[in-house]
Amino acid sequence: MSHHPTIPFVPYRPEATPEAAADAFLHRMALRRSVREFSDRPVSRAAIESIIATANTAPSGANKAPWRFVAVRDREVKRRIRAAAEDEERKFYGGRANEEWLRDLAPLGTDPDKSFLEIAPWLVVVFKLMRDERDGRASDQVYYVNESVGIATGLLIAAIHQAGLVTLTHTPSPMRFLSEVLGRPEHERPYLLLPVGYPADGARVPDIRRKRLDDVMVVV
Ligand code: IYR
Repeated sequence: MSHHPTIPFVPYRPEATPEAAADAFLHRMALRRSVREFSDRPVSRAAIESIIATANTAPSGANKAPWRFVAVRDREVKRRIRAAAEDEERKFYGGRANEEWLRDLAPLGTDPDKSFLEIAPWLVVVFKLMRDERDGRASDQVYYVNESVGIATGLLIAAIHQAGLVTLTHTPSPMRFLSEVLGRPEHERPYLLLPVGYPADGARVPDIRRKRLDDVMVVV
């Protein structure tokens, strides 16, 4: 018998039925696209704070919240991140990626140019924490870190979309340089880099399709 305190659960009750509510959310989320053409139109710090606070509602192993979101708006820091990312990407597109990988990427139209890293008003750099740092915890171990940070990043992306803003998941590889440029400690490991902002006027996206539900869902 556990003697840790509990509180009443406060349910979320949509006005609509589960079917209608889920369908409405689907239609909103289906409009989300990874966008690579950003406007330099400013986005307020308040918007970014709400978005990151939403990511921070994610479930995590033993509620350790093993994540750090570094929100970059400083021009010079963005410039340094772009320069380092493009150095890595030139190596990636120039030989590190095999033929098959490059063929898979061709429909996306990606290349080593990462101008969005300077144009977007914010870069959110997600780090995973390899040990807990919250005061008064039982231990500094962390659990299911990749799963936890992946879930939090999914909520981050949904919150960006809900705010009417756009993003893309950028994975410069290797990402070590992000720790150096942002001065993060050893127990924080770079996980993903997401530019956040408004789409450029007339922005275009690749003509690619999602898998059909039948291809991704099995009912037994
Ligand atoms: N990191 C590179 C390559 C890249 C890899 C995958 I997998 C993508 O889905 C998209 C890009 C880049 O950002 O261009």
